[in-house]
Amino acid sequence: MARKIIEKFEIEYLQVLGEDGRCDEKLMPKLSDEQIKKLYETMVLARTFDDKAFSMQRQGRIGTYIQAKGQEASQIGAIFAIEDKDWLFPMYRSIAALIARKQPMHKVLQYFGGDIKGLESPKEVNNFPISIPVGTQTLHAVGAAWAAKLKKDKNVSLAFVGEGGTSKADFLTGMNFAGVFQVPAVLICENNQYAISVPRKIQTYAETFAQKAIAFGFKGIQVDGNDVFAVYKVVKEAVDNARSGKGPTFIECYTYRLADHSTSDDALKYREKKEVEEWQKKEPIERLEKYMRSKKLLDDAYKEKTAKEAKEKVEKEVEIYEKLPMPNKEDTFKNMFEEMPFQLKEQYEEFMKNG
Ligand SMILES: Cc1ncc(C[n+]2csc(CCOP(=O)(O)OP(=O)(O)O)c2C)c(N)n1
Repeated sequence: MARKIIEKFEIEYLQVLGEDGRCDEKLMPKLSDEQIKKLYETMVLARTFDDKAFSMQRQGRIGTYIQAKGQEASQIGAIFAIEDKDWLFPMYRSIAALIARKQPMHKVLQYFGGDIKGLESPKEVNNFPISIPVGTQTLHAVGAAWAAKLKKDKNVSLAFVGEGGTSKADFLTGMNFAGVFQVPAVLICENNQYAISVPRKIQTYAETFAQKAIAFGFKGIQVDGNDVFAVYKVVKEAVDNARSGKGPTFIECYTYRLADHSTSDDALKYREKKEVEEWQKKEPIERLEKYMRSKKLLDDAYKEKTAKEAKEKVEKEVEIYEKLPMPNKEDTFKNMFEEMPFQLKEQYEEFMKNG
């Protein structure tokens, strides 16, 4: 009996694109040359934005910023597998995902510049505001997926959570609910090897994060998170299953946080430079470039053009951001409740009197 259960819940690992840029053609998902170029261009755009936002934080032009550097394949590969009407539940590090999801870059800067309005979703997509509390987005995603199931609207919820987040009760509650109610949700764990300074090996005694799905009775799968084709393939299958009523999937993207935890951190206090350099070699954008070069989808001219266009796009968005009005201090009081409770009302009145 025990053996049967283990067979049923075997944890697969998928890699399509090797570290040397060579691809296993048998496993390659259906993607046109144009789609592959779009994936590449979006990854370059997200990286360019990330570098710019980091330097803007250092110059005091935005507040604390959280880099997605190194996790572009996990985030953008996943976003390419959902449709606009689906729901995205991002966390603070899901910046590459948001850019791929049409969230204007000036809005992202507006948020990290201290204005909550930056989290407003463009009308044509369903982007939930990012979650700063670790793990709570899992509950939101599963709740929205349940609503979609009850309303029969066929929308899928996709959420990102860190491997540290999988130790939270919110995550476990969400997973249980997803399994019990068989909701159309795809939960992605970006295992970037660190939860701030906590390394993966002391985050869990389990061999993988993917296997956490076993306890909740649904599929868990581990994928090379620096391989955009593998991520796309696995998420697409999970999304198709969710949409056709086959329930949730939990996906562990095995990746690495190339940057510090945030702009307030210095990761070299708890990890070796050598380790970062080793992971740099497995980096998702260069890996895709190698593949594209071998397939004649990329040459030096195209690479330079892509980089130049990304820089221009980012600079334009920075200009828009820097012309936006300062956040309205009153919104701090007004944004939380439809109607202010009496204590908040008192504080608000005091604020309005004294500033
Ligand atoms: C509920 C809650 N507790 C603590 C924190 C402080 N905190 C911010 S990020 C973080 C680590 C999260 O790591 P992980 O889930 O692996 O995601 P990563 O930052 O690596 O993407 C913690 C503990 C928080 N934001 N929310």
